[in-house]
Amino acid sequence: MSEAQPVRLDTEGEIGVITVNNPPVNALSPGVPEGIVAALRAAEANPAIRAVVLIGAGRSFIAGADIRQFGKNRVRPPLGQRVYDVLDAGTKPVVAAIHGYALGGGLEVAMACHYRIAVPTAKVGLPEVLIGILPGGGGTQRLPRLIGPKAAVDMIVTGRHVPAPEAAALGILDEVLPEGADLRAAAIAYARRVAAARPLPRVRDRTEKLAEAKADPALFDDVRKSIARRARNQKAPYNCILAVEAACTLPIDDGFKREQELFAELENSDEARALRYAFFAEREAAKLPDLPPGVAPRDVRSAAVVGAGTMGGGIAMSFADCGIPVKIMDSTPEAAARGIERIMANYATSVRRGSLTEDEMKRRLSRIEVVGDYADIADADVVIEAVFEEMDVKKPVFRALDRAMKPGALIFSNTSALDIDALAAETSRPGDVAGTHFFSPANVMKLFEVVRGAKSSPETLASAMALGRKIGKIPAMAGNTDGFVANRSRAPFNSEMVILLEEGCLPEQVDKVMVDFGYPMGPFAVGDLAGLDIGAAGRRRRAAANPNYRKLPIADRLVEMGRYGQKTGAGWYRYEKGDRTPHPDPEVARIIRETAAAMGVAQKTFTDQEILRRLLFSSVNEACRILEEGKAYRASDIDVMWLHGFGFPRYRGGLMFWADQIGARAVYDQIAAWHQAYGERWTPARLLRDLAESGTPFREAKPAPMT
Ligand code: 3H9
Repeated sequence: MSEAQPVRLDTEGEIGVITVNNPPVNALSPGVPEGIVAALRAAEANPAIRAVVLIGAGRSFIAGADIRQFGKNRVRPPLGQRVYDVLDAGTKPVVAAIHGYALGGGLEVAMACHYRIAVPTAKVGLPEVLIGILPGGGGTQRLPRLIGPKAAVDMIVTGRHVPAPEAAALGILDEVLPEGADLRAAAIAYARRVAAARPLPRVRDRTEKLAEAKADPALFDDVRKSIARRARNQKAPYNCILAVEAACTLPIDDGFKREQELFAELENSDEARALRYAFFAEREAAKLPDLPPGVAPRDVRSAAVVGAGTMGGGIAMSFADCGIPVKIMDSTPEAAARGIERIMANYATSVRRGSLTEDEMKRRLSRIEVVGDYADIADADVVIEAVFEEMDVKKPVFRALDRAMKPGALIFSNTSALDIDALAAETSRPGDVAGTHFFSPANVMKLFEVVRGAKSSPETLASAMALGRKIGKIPAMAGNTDGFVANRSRAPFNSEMVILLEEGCLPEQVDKVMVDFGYPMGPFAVGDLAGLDIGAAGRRRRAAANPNYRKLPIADRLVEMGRYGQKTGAGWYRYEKGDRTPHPDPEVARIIRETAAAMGVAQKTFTDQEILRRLLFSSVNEACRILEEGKAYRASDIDVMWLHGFGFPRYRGGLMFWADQIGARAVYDQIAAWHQAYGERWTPARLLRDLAESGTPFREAKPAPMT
């Protein structure tokens, strides 16, 4: 075979080595499965070959089916002629040699091989559920035979990546090589050792582990119960369970057929389309289309955080969690001490909950050092300013950082709304300055909104994006505009939810609609968690800057009464001492009624759809303004921000993907009608009107060049 083909068969003495070479991740794109089948047949037909190694070139074994092919008219070989079937029918042992990732169809191929060995850093998994489908290459039938239905259903329903040592303990891998071993050489040696082994150990022939399901008849119902909350509105997790259940009750070939039926129900579902879209949107968001080619990010090996408050502490944890040493400083030793105590308490909670080991906590804590002076952080490759969200507090910090930091240090501000250019102007090196907006809690939330200053250098922006990925976040770029992209697009939603109360809704009614839609919590409950005083401060700032700012008297009233949310035991809801459960509060209903009456607003009843659309359409309209002003690169970046900053249900794709399901025309018509009814705040964005008139989907909107 020629070098250009994605699959090659070489011989090493009596061993055939099949190499899959389809960069970047060896997905099973058209030509790859066919290539593996052809190579297996060639090896089978060659009497000089006694055993075969299947290995991936580049950074991975095989990361699964090519996701871009789903939902298209894929050419699929019938059952019996697929690569897995050819492996099952083979007469020579095949050893899967795994490094990087063996995911989805990749692990399914490996499980159809007779032996599986891996380097210790490899990861395996069946993550299909995360893109709204199920393992359709026999994975739901073979994995329970390999590791038992309980462990299999857990892996398939969570889609988690399992590290090689754990995979070996579970029974997925036959051997994990020592660190630094040469995988290809080891696999060839392994193949030589097993060349004569007969009968061939085929996973399909194993049934002993399936007995576990008979011993525990409630197994699958228990799993269904345990996922009920997080899997609501979704089908894929339930079909995954049904498929594993079938593995325990049907002969394997019937199980394969059942798997196909359950797969077919999912491939073109709304949920699968939305999840595929989200997968690619996240990867697209990392790309900066207007950067000159070849800009290399600066290497970040050490970090510093100024400001040891809740945000600063969470940011420091984000660095420590992924192995980057970080220094944290505050203006007084007391503030720094409080900060480190909060960090320790956070880690201790994770240890108590079992999500972190004591040793790992110690390792992470050892990476965090409290310091008291700018001179102590001068050497850091990146510094993140996370002091109080006031220009007058942040500016002196920027002047001090400019004096202290080594040349080439990246200087980032964790601001959620302030003008990044004004901060950069305090330094002699505005090219090194950008915004990096973390979301609260910063060590948990994945969104990393990078804010581009007018003078931020391409290298600085590329470095900020790379840093986001390095610390396990999902970066997306925003232009410098009040609230940047995430909070600016969300702001009208935040107003609209309170305006709905003026017109006759109750917080619990709005929250229920949004939870039913798929949010983990309703927006009023979230407000109580974050603290209503925070929103009030933002409103005061905006009202001062804009005389036409729409006031929210009900929200202001609660804050005046000291109802700040959970921390004061009362906000939109009331809370029992020591309990975070929100209880509807007649006092709030009374305040709403009185305020609405004083404002002279007519009361009415709302359908769930009206509530949902009032909230989300207001944000879609603002998102269109953001795009027309060139403050975001793409509509899908806004979706990424909503998924990872605000808990928008992933299986609905994101704000703009969701709006596309309704259509720009219908969204525009509704907004235009509300403009008539409610006035200025519903003025349709120009871009929205253009999309409606031209029949263009939101995701194809062409924003102005980023400024
Ligand atoms: C499946 O297997 C179904 C089966 O049951 C069979 C049914 C019949 N397809 O993430 P990265 C691209 S379903 C197409 O930045 P990393 C990705 O878009 C599949 N493209 O790298 C990106 O492109 P670009 C089950 C893919 O190192 C580039 O590769 N498997 C695929 O951070 C680099 O990706 C999965 O769900 C793909 N399968 O992470 C695994 N995978 O450079 C999905 C990647 O143009 N993949 N690309 O932006 C992943 O989770 C991660 O990519 C991985 C590497 C962990 C592998």
